[in-house]
Amino acid sequence: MKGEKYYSVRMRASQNGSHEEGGKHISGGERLTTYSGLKQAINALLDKSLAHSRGQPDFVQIQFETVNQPIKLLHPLQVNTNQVNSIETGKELAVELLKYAGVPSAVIETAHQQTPEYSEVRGAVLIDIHSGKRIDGRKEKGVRVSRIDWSDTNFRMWATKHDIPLKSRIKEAIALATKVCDHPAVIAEFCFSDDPDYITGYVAGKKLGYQRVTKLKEYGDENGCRIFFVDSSRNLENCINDLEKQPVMIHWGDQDAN
Ligand code: PML
Ligand code: MG
Repeated sequence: MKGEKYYSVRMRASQNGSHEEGGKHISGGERLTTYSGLKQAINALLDKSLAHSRGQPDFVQIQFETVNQPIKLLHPLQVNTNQVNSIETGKELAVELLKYAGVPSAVIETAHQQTPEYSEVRGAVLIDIHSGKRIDGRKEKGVRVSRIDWSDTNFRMWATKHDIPLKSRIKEAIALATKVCDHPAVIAEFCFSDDPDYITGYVAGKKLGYQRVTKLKEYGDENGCRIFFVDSSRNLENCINDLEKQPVMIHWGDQDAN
């Protein structure tokens, strides 16, 4: 990786106009690649944008730019899958996991009440664990975690060893959660998909790892959310900038214990 120039490739797709024009968000995606991998990365993101359960896009933007900062290598969070039989049990478990990660009950309750509002936000919302207030100031755009990737080959090796389904959705979610939870100001992440055909979500934290919860909503529901619970007593100044701009590559060595 040393000495090679890397590019950040980003895709966003919407329906009934661009996001700025009020179009419906369909999908987004991130890649980090060398020049020789650009075409493949762009094609993969184009395929992702064109075949999506949220609908057909009529606006797609794919852009790439040079990354000048050194790329940070991170080991993927440890993953555990929690099978639940109902949404109620899934939500109860998510609350327990968030508490274990260090989010106070009252803040979880406030966030839960605000979830319908947060599901209108395209990126993630940042919530302060002291006040329970949203503090990113990004309105409907939210915070988009960018400049992140995990090579398919390395993911496949890791997933096979850990008995995790070989799905790019899971790869991308673990990569994102690993980057987010590595930040000193982040206490936990809670996420479930806005895709109507995907009902598994997760809670992630530094010690907690990536805890999948198999039922957090009904099939057909297009509401999702991504919340980062952050500690505002830490230096938050650079937090959003780091989440958006610090390049991170996930890498697992097969000699690693987990
Ligand atoms: C998404 O659809 O982008 C979020 C998926 C979160 C859950 C992925 C998983 O099954 O672990
Ligand atoms: Mg989605």
